[in-house]
Amino acid sequence: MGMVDLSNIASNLMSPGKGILAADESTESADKRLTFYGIETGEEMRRKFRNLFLNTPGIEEYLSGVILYKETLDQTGDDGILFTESLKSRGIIPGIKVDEGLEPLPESPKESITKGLLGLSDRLLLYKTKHETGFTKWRATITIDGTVLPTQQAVHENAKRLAAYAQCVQHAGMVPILEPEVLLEGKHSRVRSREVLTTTLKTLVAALEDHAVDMSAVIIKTSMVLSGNKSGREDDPQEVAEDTVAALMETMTANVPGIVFLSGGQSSDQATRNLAAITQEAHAKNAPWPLTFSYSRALQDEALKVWQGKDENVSAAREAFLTRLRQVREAIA
Ligand code: 5MM
Repeated sequence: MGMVDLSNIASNLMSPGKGILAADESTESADKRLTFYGIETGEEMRRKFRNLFLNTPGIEEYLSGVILYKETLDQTGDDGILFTESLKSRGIIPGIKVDEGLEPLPESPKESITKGLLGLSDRLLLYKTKHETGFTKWRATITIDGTVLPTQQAVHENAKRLAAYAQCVQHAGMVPILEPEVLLEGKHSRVRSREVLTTTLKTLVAALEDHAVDMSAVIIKTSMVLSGNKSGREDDPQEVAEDTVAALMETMTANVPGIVFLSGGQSSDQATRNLAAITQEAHAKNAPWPLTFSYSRALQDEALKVWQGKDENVSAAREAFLTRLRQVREAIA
């Protein structure tokens, strides 16, 4: 697959008015999520959880792509159709999370490094040929602790692995989403969050150039610039927007075809309000890239509360999901 095709996938993912649902919770995270809402766990429950969201009628109006976890690739909806097939039939591109989770960084165990480069090419080939996925995702996390963390090493090693992953994915004919998530956890200020996001993205761009990654065929999934969740401060959306757009303008090359945001533990309303302010600010500053959402928690939270794992609540839960999708679509308008 040539680079032109990759650009096509990227621009389809960034279709105006649409965004990406992150439904890529690994088995452990999915079970943790279900338990949090008082729902039973296990494979069948996870299938129902996916069925709730992926088979909501009408999501194709709001979603250009969905990031899946490998278990979901082999599962079918209540209609007996593979989730990947029913997404494709509605014009939604299925994507796949290909990292294999986090492990402590040996030299600085409070920080983490993302696993998954081993055997990556073989896995990519399978996803592409058997499941016809169009894009992939890899998430790294960056922890802030005062001026001590992140260490330079954590930022560099994660950037290097993201770049190696991106190179491999482009070679396999898919579009890599690169997610270096600066975590919300901590007492840090918004100023510190902006500084860390700027360093993280700068380091990432340098690593991508080193690995000869085609910047016009990647999508960057970033956190917003926010005060830490234990800082005692809730940021004003305008402040979040100014700092986030400034950090992106300082670091991202203009040929990146799309930047998408994670919700990172913000409430659904907060993530929606901040996205609306970021969209406005990006227009005002003539930011060169299309922007949209790639939320997991902020899109699913309200629906999961309504669902409670019960068949009789599916319609109401889907209504809650669609309502939130409408709100985030307004935010990017
Ligand atoms: C769904 O959460 C994903 C992480 O799952 P694992 O920890 O099991 O790998 C995560 O990659 C997610 O896609 C993004 O962080 C965005 O999710 P939020 O909830 O931050 O919008």
